[in-house]
Amino acid sequence: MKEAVQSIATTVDFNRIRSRDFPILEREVNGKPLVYLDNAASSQMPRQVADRLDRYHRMEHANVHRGIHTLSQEATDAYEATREKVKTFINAGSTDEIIYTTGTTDSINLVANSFGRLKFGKDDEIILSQMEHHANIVPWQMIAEQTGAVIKVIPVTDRGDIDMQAYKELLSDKTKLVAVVHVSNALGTVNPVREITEMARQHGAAVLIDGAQAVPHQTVDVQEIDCDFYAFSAHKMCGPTGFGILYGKKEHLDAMPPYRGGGDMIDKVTFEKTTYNIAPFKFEAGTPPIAAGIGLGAAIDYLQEIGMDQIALREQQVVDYALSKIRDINGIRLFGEPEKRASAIAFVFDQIHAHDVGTILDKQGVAVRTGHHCAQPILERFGESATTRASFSFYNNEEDADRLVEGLNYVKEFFQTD
Ligand code: C6P
Repeated sequence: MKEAVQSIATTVDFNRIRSRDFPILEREVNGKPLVYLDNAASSQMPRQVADRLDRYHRMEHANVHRGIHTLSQEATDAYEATREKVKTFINAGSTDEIIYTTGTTDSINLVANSFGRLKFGKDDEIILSQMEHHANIVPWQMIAEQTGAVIKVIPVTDRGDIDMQAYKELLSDKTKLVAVVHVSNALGTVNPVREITEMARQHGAAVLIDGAQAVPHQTVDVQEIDCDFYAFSAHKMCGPTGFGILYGKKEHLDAMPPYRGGGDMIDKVTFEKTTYNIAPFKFEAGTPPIAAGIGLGAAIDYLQEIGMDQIALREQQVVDYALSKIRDINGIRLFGEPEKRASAIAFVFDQIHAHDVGTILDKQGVAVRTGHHCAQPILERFGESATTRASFSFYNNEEDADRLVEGLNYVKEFFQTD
């Protein structure tokens, strides 16, 4: 499979895209040309998206869903157009299934507080994997405490894959929800979410997929996965911060109660009784981050013009190249060698703390993330408290990987570990 992927050439000139659309990648940091390898935390924003935000702020700013005046209607149209773009981008059945949130964390909290409160009772089970981000752990712990539900954890193999046999054994008729990450931010593992969903279905359980690290790197088709909920953030896919998406199957959204109250989510308000708007609007209380929503639409246009399949191919090439170089460095251990990987490569030096590695790399102009990556349980599983993580996007190239490796060799020299 891997050879087959590598033998397909990309048809897009990614280096041209990089120099044309990402001026930030031309700048220097600490006197060195910037190498940005912290895309899993937040990706860079192309000129086209920044320009769209700028145009909105300068020429189109108004509140949405409220005004009869032209400016408000224009802002509403631009903001609502994103819903259609997201629907197409992830192949949802309808725009009614696309809820605007402030990010993946917010999306998962919405499901926990609305779906969880509606469906979970004492001793019902929620299955999570050991490689979840805190955003897909803590909301479930909070709701479990309130409802009496119990959390079960799927272990991860020594390579960094979900243990599918253990998962099978955890599933039962008590399982109400399975919530797993599509691509792990800490290991880079791409999980078999279609299969995970199908297995949950056999026990009548719903499935939430945390897609924060998947949507920026590959084509995602929620109908093909057949999950009930899918969550992701705009700022990891060339869009702005403060905006995200929750996809939910219409049958669930229609039954779920609102999670926050306020303006825009209502049908009629009296002091005696309030009735709610329909989904998705009943979940969107208050004035939203309008510019960010329009920005996500521009980011989707941008990514679609390049093509997500092209992006996936290019990233695979650069990640494979970087992996082969990092493997050659003595004294480095990869954190996770999963069957299928996307974007992120994490590693540990035997004798050097990750924060020292990150600090020295930064002095070389190389931006990586160090620490527990908000995924403490998986670090603990492997007996680590911190790793260094390089995470790639389509605008990274082999030279970036070389600069990372040079930086890592410099770290070794600095600490004289050979
Ligand atoms: N991971 C990272 O550096 P928000 O913050 O809501 O946009 O995304 C939360 C989140 C949820 N799930 C996964 C798999 C994630 O990777 C993240 C964000 C960043 O890895 C910041 S901690």
